[in-house]
Amino acid sequence: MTRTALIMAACLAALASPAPAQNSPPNGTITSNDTASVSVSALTDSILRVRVVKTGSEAPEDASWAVSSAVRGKSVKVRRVPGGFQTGSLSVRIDPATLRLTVADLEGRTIVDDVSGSMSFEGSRFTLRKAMPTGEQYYGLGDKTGPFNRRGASYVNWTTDAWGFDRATDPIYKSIPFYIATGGPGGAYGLFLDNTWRSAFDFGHRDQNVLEISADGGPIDYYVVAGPTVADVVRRYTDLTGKAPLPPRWGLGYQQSRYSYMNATEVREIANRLRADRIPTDVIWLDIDFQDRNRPFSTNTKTFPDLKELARDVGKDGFKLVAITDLHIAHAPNEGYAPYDSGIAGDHFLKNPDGSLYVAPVWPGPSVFPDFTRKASRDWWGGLYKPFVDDGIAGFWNDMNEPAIFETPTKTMPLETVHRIDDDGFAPRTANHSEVHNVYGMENGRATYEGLLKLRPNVRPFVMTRAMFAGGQKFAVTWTGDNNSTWDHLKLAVQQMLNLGLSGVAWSGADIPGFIGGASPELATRWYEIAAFTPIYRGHAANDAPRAEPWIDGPEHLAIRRRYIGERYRLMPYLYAVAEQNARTGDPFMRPTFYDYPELAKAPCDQSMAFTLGRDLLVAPSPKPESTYAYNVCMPGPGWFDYWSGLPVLGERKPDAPFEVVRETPTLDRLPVFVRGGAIVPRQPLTQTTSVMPNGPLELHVYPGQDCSGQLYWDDGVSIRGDSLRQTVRCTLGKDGIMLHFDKREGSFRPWWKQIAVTVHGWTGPAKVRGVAGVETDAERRTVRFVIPDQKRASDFVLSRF
Ligand code: NBV
Repeated sequence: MTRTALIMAACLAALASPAPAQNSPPNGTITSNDTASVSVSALTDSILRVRVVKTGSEAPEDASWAVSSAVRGKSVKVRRVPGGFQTGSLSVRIDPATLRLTVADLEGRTIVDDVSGSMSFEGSRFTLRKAMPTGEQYYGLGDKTGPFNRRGASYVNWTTDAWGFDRATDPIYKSIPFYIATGGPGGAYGLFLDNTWRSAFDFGHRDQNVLEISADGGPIDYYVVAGPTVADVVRRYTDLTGKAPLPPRWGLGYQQSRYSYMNATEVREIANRLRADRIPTDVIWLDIDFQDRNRPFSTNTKTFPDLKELARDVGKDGFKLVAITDLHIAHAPNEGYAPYDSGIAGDHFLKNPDGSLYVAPVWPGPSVFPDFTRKASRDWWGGLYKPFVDDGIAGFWNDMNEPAIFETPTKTMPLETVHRIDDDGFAPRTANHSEVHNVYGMENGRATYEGLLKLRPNVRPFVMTRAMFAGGQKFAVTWTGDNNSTWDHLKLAVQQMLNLGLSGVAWSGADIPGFIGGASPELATRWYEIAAFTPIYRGHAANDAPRAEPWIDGPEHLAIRRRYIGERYRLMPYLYAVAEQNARTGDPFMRPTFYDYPELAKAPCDQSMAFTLGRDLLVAPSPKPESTYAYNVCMPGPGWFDYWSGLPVLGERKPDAPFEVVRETPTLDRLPVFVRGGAIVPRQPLTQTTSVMPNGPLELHVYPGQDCSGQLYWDDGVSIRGDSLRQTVRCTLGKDGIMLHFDKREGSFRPWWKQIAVTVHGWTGPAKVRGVAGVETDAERRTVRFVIPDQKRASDFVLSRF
């Protein structure tokens, strides 16, 4: 603990006294009255931590599954003002009589305020109440269902196996007690309740002006993350809970899955068909049926006689294999089942209150469950991957980790089940499942991630998890679970992924074309189109659903799907740079339109399905994806381009409106995608997998406009420590042409391209580039194209009409 944190803790304990009092540690304030003691401390100028202790209660330990001790230990010195303090950007007031906490910006605009009766206690339960200014909107809480903007809805955080969920189902798989409010007077802010117990967020459902945050137990320990923009909040929230490490580049490729490919022959057939049909693909998934009697870490040697050979053979064709490894270990004493035997020997499984082993049914039948809250057990779990890693399995899938239990109405384990927490700055102690439930899945993902890192220290782990708590992005990517093949689910999937991105989890996907039921060919095709622009691009379907591979609806649908999958591969240099940006900054790659363009928040279009991919691409499916009616797309200002034709968009614009409106009439083979004027988008020639070298130059598409720039980022795609390259390319518009400027490249990685093919869009008339031969213009497409050698140094190219 840092010195400041120590002072804070001491003051908190001392101040559980009834008379109103205020105490002033260097980084905040502690205020108490006969109800509670409230400590507000500034971690940074824009992040406040609030801890409340009921009068007469003991202060809880300073520990967290989500926020590391290094981050919790941060502090800035604050300036004392009457009734509170100021940081470099926030003004904090707390009323000693009522404990009402008000956070404002330095101009006095309220960011977040308590309402009267701001907190109440009932046994171990507590409720906090915040004001909901008119017009403020709420996002986040991970992949929760309901309306995209959560105003008017209420939610419970309790990770739950939610097979066949719909828009009204709550809770589902993840518990991320973090929301972002935007549209209030002081700008956007985020609030993260660092409490793992069952909690609830009510966004004006019970009382339309009151946001209620409650939990069944555990500490009142929350963070206010100030903006003023939504992007500021997301970046700061990921400063708090951690950035997602960059996964291997193949994770951005198309992935083919099914519950299950039943034998090695079928896996080979799928691989062959994908290549024969020229459907670019990087990964084939092995679901539970590859195992012996559904036992994790086993293989059915009758149906998969040689996993290593299979991985090697499909690997020659550019495929990786990802295998499922559920957390329920078969309860199989004296059967020579190594995960059970070694788990028992190391005492790694959860216990009943009487000390006996907790055994409950899941896929393998009676099962036992690792205690992922113990470091020793996580280490043991991580070691179980060794044989698979040795066989060349590239990535792993942690399903059922809510944890799901069969034959019980609660769908999970009894709340009295005993965990033995032993790590992470927590005092070693037992804890019951009520406290651990919501972090259990995340710690499962963590054990897998850390285990893989130990086994292959310089290879980026690829782990996919279903359950997660706040901060889970540090260990695994995710998907939205067992969705349905319906149009509403396609819409829900987009909104779930957007809200996940705002909750720190940029790497998500939804099963294409829905896990349960059969999709109509039109729905499946549309799903393939939209998902091509989402982070994880995986086809997956249930064992009783009709086949759902891209080819099953015939050549016309396949042709469209292939084109969109191919487009994703062509966009790989752009996607990869956006992914790397996420690892550095926390910016999601799939973003609500208001993320980069707050002016769109008030635009008169239904933007519930629109999103940007990075800052520069606007993907605009119909807000009613099942409908053939025309709809409006709102674009931030003039100067945008149609991604497919490369032509400037001519939208309608009211005088002074900060946006432009374009009308789209849906056709099945077109997903409207637009490019920001001012974007420079890198693309590459089509490949069938990310592991082969594209044949031809890197393509740079320049869409002239304001703030004209693009990013190149490249590396070997798998190593954690290794060379990379990073380069900014800019353009400036002059009267008679355009100057293209390459900044000096950082890093020494040698990329696959030797040349760069530049295409400038929106060009009319003749064109000349000083020092470059073979400049081609295309009057119809309004482009100029020229090829130059790769540019490592700072360089300029002047494109002019004369
Ligand atoms: O492992 C089988 C499935 C899996 O395909 C799906 O993606 C998971 O969400 N799993 C759930 C368990 C059975 C679901 C009926």
